Amino acid sequence: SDYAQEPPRHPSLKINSKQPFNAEPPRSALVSSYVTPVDLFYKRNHGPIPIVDDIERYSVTISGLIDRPRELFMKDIWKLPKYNVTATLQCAGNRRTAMSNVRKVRGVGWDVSAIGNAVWGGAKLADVLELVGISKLTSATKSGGKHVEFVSIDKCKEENGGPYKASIPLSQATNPEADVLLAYEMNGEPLNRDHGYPLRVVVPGVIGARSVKWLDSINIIAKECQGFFMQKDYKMFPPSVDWDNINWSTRRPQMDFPVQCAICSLEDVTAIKPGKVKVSGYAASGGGRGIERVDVSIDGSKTWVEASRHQKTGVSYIADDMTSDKWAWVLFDVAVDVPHSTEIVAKAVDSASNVQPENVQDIWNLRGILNTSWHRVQVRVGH
Ligand code: MTE
Ligand code: MO
Repeated sequence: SDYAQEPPRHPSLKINSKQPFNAEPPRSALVSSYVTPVDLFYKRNHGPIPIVDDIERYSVTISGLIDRPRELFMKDIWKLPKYNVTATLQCAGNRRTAMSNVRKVRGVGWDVSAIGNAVWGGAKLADVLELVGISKLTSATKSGGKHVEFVSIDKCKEENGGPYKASIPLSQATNPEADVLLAYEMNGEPLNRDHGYPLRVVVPGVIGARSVKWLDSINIIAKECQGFFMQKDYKMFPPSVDWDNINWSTRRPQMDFPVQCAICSLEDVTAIKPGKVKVSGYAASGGGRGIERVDVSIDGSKTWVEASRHQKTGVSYIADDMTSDKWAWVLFDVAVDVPHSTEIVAKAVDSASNVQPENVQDIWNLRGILNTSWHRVQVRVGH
């Protein structure tokens, strides 16, 4: 079958769907290191993993509403200045299972680990587009191109066997500060097959769905990509909309992700002895907004303590001049005294003072995306 040549995977991944392969690490793996190891990074696919075995012949075609269409080979991309960007990638479906528990939603179930933080190495898309005559900070080409579409080589059911695709605005693609990459490395190693070998897009601060893996071509187009995953998926609807009254065209494709956090040192229900408990987890926000604060409650939200936050930059493959990781998560932790069974809650505030919604019911949506409600776990204290 098409799935006969899937790559090997880490045995501790929790598999949410086998074909296509969708899996996430245990919660504890996310807080064991600031940079998520590649083998424990969540894997989100819509079809079989493509095989690219001739790297010399692999190329990306750039065409559409431009004067100088061009076919780029890996050697052309390797020649451009290389950037290492630490960025958190999060699937819009992260924490979907908890939303589905309120009222059934459609989509692959995920606990809190459809998210990871990696150091992506590659060329800036802004530099690549200069090779076809589009200068930096351009929002429209002379021939009316306003969006940059990324087309993959994989095959997805949702596209009737066609490739996965997505687009971002040209203004973002040509803005060097937006750090959009054509990445060929992840955590200092060549990308592996699961994560897009040999070349993928990384759009920092935006839901994972726009970071197209196994890139085949780039099209400069007038209107945003009309593919399934832009137009009929990954859109946010109010709780009143269901499958019998949905009108996809009334909503925009989701881009930036909202402020999010989750406790990763505890499961949904954990049995402990009375005494000190370490509450640790991740917090992240989209659009380059940092995390201002993480609050933790051990009495089900009556009172709060502030957790400490960490961003480790001492990893050897992170450039010395990089002082803060604006696209990357923070890890938080706080030690609390838990004398009896209780609910522990965490919520984060981002640098624009955005807060997370208190309850998942209030943000229920039929596709089960963007569950960013306060994260709650139960501890059962016994002696
Ligand atoms: N790119 C292709 N070609 N095919 C896909 O199925 N899935 C997208 C995105 N890029 C996908 C893709 C989604 S929904 C997410 S969340 C991220 O890839 C997941 O990236 P990862 O598997 O490297 O974690
Ligand atoms: Mo996703």
